Amino acid sequence: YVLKESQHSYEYAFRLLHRLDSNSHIKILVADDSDTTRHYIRNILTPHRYQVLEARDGKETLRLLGEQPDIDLLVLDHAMPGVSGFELVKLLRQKLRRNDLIIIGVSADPKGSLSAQFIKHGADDFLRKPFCPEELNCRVMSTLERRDLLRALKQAAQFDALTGLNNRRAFYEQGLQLLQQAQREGREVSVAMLDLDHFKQINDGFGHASGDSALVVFARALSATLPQMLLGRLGGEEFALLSLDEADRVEAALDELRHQCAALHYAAGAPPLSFSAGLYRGEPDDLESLLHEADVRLYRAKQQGRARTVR
Ligand code: GH3
Ligand code: MG
Ligand code: MG
Ligand code: MG
Repeated sequence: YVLKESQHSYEYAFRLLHRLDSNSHIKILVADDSDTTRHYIRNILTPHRYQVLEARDGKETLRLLGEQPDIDLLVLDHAMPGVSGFELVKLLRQKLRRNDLIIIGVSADPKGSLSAQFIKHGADDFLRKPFCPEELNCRVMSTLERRDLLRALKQAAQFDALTGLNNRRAFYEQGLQLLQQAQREGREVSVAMLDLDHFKQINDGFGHASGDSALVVFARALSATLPQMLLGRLGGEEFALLSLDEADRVEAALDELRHQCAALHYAAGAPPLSFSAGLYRGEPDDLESLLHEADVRLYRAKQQGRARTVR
């Protein structure tokens, strides 16, 4: 089967085989008013192990997409009773972006202006009827590959690879949004900077890999103890949090985290993890200066002997 499909390219055969197992998790909705076309498309897609769903018109398409938000890809006919294909694209793209839902427009469009319309309104690709099975399969596969790359890129851009926490950029982006919310609601914000104590000694005494493990278990405890606060790894062994909660409440959560740190295991024979924190509560004017205030207090915590929070 793979040989038949990929007679023009070994590289294509490789990609096809590579995806085949994960395809059973991919849901494709075929929206077309013609029974014949829907069945034609279904018969092309099912040997690739995709889950195929069908809709007869725009209304049914919207209903199914609402009921099953995990639908990955929509093969969308243009000429259907009621809402037309690219009007539907326009509507769908108000809510669903390219990495939420892939849309491939389909039409028996002799001039080619429809394909342009589809793509302008946000479709990812277009197929002109009649099309051969291989063409549909190639386009489905390449749009899925592109979507996966887009998702991976988004993931890598937002999260720190070691700990899975927000990285500095994501922390700042979401931090600014939180500050705007606080401004609208006329509230102050709490901000804290956390830094692991004598972390260099862990690296030097137990190896860099143990240092990494320490960062991972610490980040996990941090997320578990302060789940509703905005957290991030700003760099090295330095973390930050931002919250609308009162400073007392944040300080209590940090005490709880400190308590848990004593029991975290990351390397045989290694000393318990401890951290210092600077905590500041103030007007939500400027994230940079809020973090600076927290950092000044963190420095004091270090000077006063570490393993404490200074407000
Ligand atoms: P202090 O209590 O004053 O904070 O002392 P410290 O040793 O924690 O502070 P210092 O800033 O001197 O050392 C931080 C160390 O963290 C230095 C750096 O090599 C290490 N580090 C930074 N990022 C990573 C990482 O991703 N993995 C590991 N294993 N170590 C890291
Ligand atoms: Mg039609
Ligand atoms: Mg440190
Ligand atoms: Mg440091």
